Amino acid sequence: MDSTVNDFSAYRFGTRILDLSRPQVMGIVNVTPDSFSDGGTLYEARKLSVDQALERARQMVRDGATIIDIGGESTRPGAAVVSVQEELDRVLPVVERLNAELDVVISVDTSAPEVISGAAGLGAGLINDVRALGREGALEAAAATGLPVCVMHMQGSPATMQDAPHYDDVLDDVSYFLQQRIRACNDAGIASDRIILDPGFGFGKTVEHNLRLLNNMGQLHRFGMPLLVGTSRKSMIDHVLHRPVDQRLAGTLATVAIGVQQGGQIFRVHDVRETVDVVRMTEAILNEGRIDND
Ligand code: 9MG
Repeated sequence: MDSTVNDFSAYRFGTRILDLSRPQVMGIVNVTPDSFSDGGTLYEARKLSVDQALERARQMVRDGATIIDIGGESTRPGAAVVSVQEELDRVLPVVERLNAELDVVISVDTSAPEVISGAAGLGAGLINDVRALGREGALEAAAATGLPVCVMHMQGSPATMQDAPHYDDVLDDVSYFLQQRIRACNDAGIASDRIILDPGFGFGKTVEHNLRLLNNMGQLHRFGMPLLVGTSRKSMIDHVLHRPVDQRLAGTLATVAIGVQQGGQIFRVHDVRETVDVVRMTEAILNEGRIDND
């Protein structure tokens, strides 16, 4: 495999283009009643408010997000199973509205082929799948959209993944898994220049696994693809700092700074404004000030 980071300065997400030669911030908009840190906050009288989802996303864009990730299924351990129809009903109206009103890349966090196709038809620019397009029909559906995909590593399934995660070597094992998924994507017609990789922080990993992956994440650049980092408010921060989910901002920002140093391209976070500051500051340090911060 190629050992260099490719030129990502004009990375195409459907009709929109982003400069991934600099780190970009992806804001999380969970349209679920039960996500681990912000579940239910976009619901009024137990009904999803598309207006509130739009306002949340609009603020994130003002704060500097260039990608908004919309998810209709909670993947925290113990979360309720959601039917495909329920996921379609949650996600598609929000994708359509955001695409009409905001100039931002819309990412759809889903494993369901029906949601992949539906969201792409309404203007989504990225397919983000924590199951690495492993569900039946997902690879084919994603390939048919022509959009980039983010394939993430997970050991096990969301319901049981944190029971007893085990690796011979977490870096080698994650790397091997991603290599297999790249091959599967390529075989399905998804070219390598449309694949984004994600080590899957918190998905079937102990705190030691997560910290080792983050501290060595740059090794995954040997595939020559952008890297997405999703550490926001996750329990690895609680394990180190002993903080409840609403007090993990400082811990999250530390992971973002190290992620930038490791060459991560996309940072998936709840707290966009603070993350953008940390990203820009870390970039300035790494470049010793030779950076345009406009
Ligand atoms: C949906 N989702 C939750 N955590 C995530 C992570 O770490 N990476 C990606 N790509 N998606 C995630």
